[in-house]
Amino acid sequence: MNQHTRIIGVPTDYGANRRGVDMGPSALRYAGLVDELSSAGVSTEDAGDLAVPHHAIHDADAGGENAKHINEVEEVTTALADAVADALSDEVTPLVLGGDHSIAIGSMVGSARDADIGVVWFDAHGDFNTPETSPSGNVHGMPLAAALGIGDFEGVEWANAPRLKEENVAIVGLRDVDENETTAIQDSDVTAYTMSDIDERGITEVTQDALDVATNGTDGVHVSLDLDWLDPREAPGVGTPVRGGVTYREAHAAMELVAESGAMRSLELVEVNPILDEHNETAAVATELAASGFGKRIL
Ligand code: 4U7
Ligand code: MN
Ligand code: MN
Ligand code: MN
Repeated sequence: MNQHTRIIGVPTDYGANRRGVDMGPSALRYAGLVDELSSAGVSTEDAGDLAVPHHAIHDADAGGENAKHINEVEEVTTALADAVADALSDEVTPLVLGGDHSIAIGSMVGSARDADIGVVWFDAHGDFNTPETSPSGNVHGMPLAAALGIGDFEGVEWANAPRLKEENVAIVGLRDVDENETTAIQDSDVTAYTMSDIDERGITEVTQDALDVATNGTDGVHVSLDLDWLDPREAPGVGTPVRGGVTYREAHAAMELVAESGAMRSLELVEVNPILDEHNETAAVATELAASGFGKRIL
């Protein structure tokens, strides 16, 4: 065993548009995450799940809010930031299990507490909305803007990742971005690679470029893996599927490059929704991709 990781489950769906993604951590564990990681030569400790506030009525369609359940999101991400920072100071790699993608705020804040970090964001979506631009009000569409302090998130201490710069953020796999979100990404110093870029240049070159962006002048990289990055045929168990995503093979190739870079400081697997999944296959794919990210090889 040459690597050590600490699993931190975050069973929340307060940031999402559909219920059920709070069961993601269980689904990922049942899919054999620990065995997969151990086959990659990674030893694992499981810190269990963070406490998530209970809401008798969770109304993802609650009207009138620009950022739904923002207080719950703040509570959960603040606890997660501490858990991630603690793992890093204990010299273990945090492996965060979502939960919806709003939790990435906590991962990035925690990972950037004592280091300059970059981020590679594998996703169909930009997650670059702010409460003022969001068409849905769902915070899982906002975590990058939140961590970077864009728009309404400027100066919001719990949400801003202290040592993360736009120029060290790369988004890979875009194919569904809202209009104002597109402008915000273009106006920022974030680097965005669309599915067309992957079509033209191939997953290897694009991922390598993304890693170069994220490692340039930083101490390490937070890797955020939204399972809707993959094509829904291969990862059906997600709340916001968009066809035309990367294949199973492309996803593995990308995660193998992540491992080769030696720069991964923290990893999160998000948006696995067991209610929408078929026989837990999306969770299984996620665990395999995590193992590749930690260096699993065939030979
Ligand atoms: B995910 C969306 F409007 N852009 O903001 C939004 F299309 O974490 C979707 O990437 C966000 O799954 C998807 O609600 C968030 C929508
Ligand atoms: Mn509420
Ligand atoms: Mn997404
Ligand atoms: Mn996302």
